Parts: sequence; C-alpha cells; structure tokens
Amino acid sequence: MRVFWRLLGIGRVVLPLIVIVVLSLWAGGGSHGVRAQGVEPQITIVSPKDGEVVTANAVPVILQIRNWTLDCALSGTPNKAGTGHWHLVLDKGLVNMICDPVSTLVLQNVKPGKHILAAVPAQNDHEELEKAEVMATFDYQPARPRPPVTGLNLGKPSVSILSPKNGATVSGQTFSLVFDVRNFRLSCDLLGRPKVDGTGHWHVNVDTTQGPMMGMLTMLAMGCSNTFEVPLAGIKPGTHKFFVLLVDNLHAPFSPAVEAAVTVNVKK
Ligand SMILES: [Cu+2]
Repeated sequence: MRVFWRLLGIGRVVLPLIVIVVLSLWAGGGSHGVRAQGVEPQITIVSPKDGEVVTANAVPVILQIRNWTLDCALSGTPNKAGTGHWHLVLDKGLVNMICDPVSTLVLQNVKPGKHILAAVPAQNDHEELEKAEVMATFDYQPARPRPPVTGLNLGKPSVSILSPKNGATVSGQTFSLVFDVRNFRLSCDLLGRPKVDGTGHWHVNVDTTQGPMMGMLTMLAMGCSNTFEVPLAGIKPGTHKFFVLLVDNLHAPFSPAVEAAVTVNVKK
C-alpha cells in the first residue's frame, strides 16, 4: 500500500514533467519566430525569503525581473509593449509603483504577525499583468515597533499649484510641478496601509483624474513631497492639464475631490 502511494507521489511529479517536456518540444518544433519564447514578464522574489521572520521595521525587497523594461517616465501615458513598472503590494493593498528591482518596504502601521508581500508587473496605465504576480509571506515580529502615524485633523485639507502658472510653456525632459498641501499629513510610509483620517499622499495625473481604477490610468506618479519632476517622455506636444490630487492610503480620492490643476503647453 505504501509503495502504491509512493508511486502515486512520484507520478504526480513525473507525469506533469513529461507533459511539459512534450509540450515544449511540440511548441519549439518548426515554429521559428512564430511564437516568441520567453517574452512573458517574469519576477522572482529574492528578498524577503518566503516565511522569513522580520524583526526590523523595514524589509528589503529584492527582485529579479525578466522580460520587462522598467520605465517610470512613461507611467500614466499610453502603454508600450514590454515596458512598464512593478507594483509592490502588501496584504492586497497597493503600496507603490516602482522602477528599481531593489526597494524597501517600511513597516509603518503594520501589525505584528504574518503578512503577504506581492510584486506584479504593471503597464504604463497601471493595469497589472496578474499572471506574473509573485508573493512571499513574512512574519513581522518587531523588536521595537514604530509608534503609529496618525492624521493631521486641523481643518479642511487643500492643495494648490504654485508652479508652473496656467498657460506656461514647458519643454525638455521634465518640468517641475510645485505645490502646497495644507491640513493634511503626507505620509508615504502609509502607502497601501489601512486608511487613517487626515493622512495620505498625492497622485499627479495628466489630462484627467476620472476613469476606472480610481482614475489611476492617467497617473504619472504618487508621492509625499511638495514637488514632482514631471517627465514628458510619453506626453504628446500640445496643451495638457496636470493635476495634483490628494488621496487616502489606499489611493482613493476624497469626495468631494481635493485637487488642483494647471494647464500648460508642452513643447517638443
Ligand atoms: Cu502602477
């Protein structure tokens, strides 16, 4: 009986292997250039190791990324085959869009215990290539946890754009968008974390803040400083509207929206 089970166990491994070998031979035979092989983006998580115990308040996230060109200068602009960025996801909450295979996840407002970190390639419009998503679990056992970040509830949050001025002409690789945020705590350590009143971050969008995925299709970047170097690589010459909008930790805009916009002429 034991042998039977053992054989069955081997069969579980060997049979699929045979199927894979046969299928790949079949796919490879005589189809030169018809079906490109290995063009699907592929991510491997090098760090954290699955099941790793984390006692520090940050986790180095190190990936190996194949068949996917990282270019955040094109985020929020039309999709380009084989190019985009990757999304760092913590417990199903989007943390950030990233263009470096090495980054750090700050464990702020994260409860001790098991957590799931995921990395998934995303197109310029932030649509995720779900088939290529990879995950690792880690067990957060902080030696000295950070005190939680709380919101700033001093009044109505607002944002205004200081520069450029409406009607200005911008050119070159980037231009500086400078803005002023009030009565709101900008905290990028809370990206993807549960909502906390009076805190969040900003999104910069081009031409619209509306549409699916909470308006993120045209989002160029998210951040927490009061300036953003707007890349013009994927933006056509002509008149464009650039928006700064305040959002909560899970990227949802407020209702009514807290946003500011400037219309500029992009010259190339
Ligand atoms: Cu994205």
